Amino acid sequence: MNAPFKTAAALGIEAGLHPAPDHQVAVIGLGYIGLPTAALLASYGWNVCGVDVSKRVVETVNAGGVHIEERDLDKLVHDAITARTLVASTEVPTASFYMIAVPTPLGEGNAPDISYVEAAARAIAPKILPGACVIVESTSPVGTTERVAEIISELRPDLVVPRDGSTEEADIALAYCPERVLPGRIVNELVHNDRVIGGVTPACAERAAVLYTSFVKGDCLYTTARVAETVKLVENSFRDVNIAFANELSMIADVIGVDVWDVIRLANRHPRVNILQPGPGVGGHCIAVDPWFLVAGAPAAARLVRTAREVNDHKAVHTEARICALLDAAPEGKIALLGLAFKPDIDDFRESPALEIAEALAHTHGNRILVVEPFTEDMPAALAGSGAELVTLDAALRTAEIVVVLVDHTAFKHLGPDDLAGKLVFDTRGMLRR
Ligand code: SAJ
Repeated sequence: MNAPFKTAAALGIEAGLHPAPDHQVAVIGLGYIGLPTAALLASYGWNVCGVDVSKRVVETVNAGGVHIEERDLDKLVHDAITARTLVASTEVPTASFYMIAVPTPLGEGNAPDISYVEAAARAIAPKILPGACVIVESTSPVGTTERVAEIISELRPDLVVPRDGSTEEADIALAYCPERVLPGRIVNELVHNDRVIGGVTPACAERAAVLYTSFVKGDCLYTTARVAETVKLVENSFRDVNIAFANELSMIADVIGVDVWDVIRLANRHPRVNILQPGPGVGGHCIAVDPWFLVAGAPAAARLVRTAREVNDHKAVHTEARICALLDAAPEGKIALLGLAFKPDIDDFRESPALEIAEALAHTHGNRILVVEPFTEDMPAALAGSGAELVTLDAALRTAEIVVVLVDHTAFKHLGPDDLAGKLVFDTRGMLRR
């Protein structure tokens, strides 16, 4: 089972293949991945039912709206709802393809929690008919697709469910196909990125490929479900380890008294060096989470991956301590915290180090804090009631003696020396240097 499966061409699958109109896709989970994928599939001619446990999300989507901010998504959803190729429901329908795109959070002790994937499998099981294909897209610990197989087979003893290594002809297909799109560019990357399609058996990969080759313009690469699960975790761990190196360098630079941005800029002029950018820590629901799934699968072996997570988490603590030193240096002054999102130009606050830092400071210095975040109209719940105020950039600059750049949103990039004259400035992103 370690040999790669055949390519799409070898399987006789043509890119751009359009499905029969009665082909239904059920996308379970209408979040950052599920909703764009559902709307995109609808725009490529599939009849799509997006399923979510939240009535509010279902109502918003059925009204042609979106509950998340993502470039090009509102028009895509609006058009699909108007064309009636997309509907949303709290109930799982009978469909030709089921795509599971629900969250897989971290539980106690950074252990992966796949209960939402398991719940989706339980909801699909009573509806699934022979010939259908179940695809897991949720980032998951290795072995999750096999767990989905187990659940469906327990609940549907009438069906032959595919098993790794089994040659028995199965009634349904089961595959793992990780999403690998960048928040802020999801709609574009869904179409243009290469996709890894991991079948529980080669026949399963072939079946799942029918869905992906209908809209993916990148290459579709075939492998086993277990390899595909590992590939996803490795991609995000690779980035986490590399950002950890940059963050560790920034802390080393603080100790030895050199400018980390100069060091990185000059080191990157070496033809084989490409250091990433330090920041206040690593956020988002992917890179700050997924490496733990790899650690959970091989705790003793995954030493570098675990350490990178620890370094990146520690960077937020280190940043908070540096900000506290500035607050002590100007004991009467207000502080402007620029940005709360987990990265520039998005409204996503999940696992955001900027928010974590602001929250910690709000507990100790609430009434000295001015928060500037163009991607929210309301103060996040974590800061509400702390005394911290959400203000415009202009208002913050008028009042604050200390300015900290936590997120390099485009809305802050025009700031120059005149705007910051006479203030204590801490730029965690190197934005003012660019
Ligand atoms: N960051 C730095 N320094 C850098 C680059 C990023 O501190 O040089 C920080 C960001 O500020 C942010 C965090 O890392 O807090 C993650 O941001 P990101 O842009 O690196 O990645 P995500 O989480 O938005 O998306 C990642 C992508 N994975 C990879 O690039 C390997 C995306 O392709 C995945 O689909 C996504 O995770 C996911 O859903 O898994």
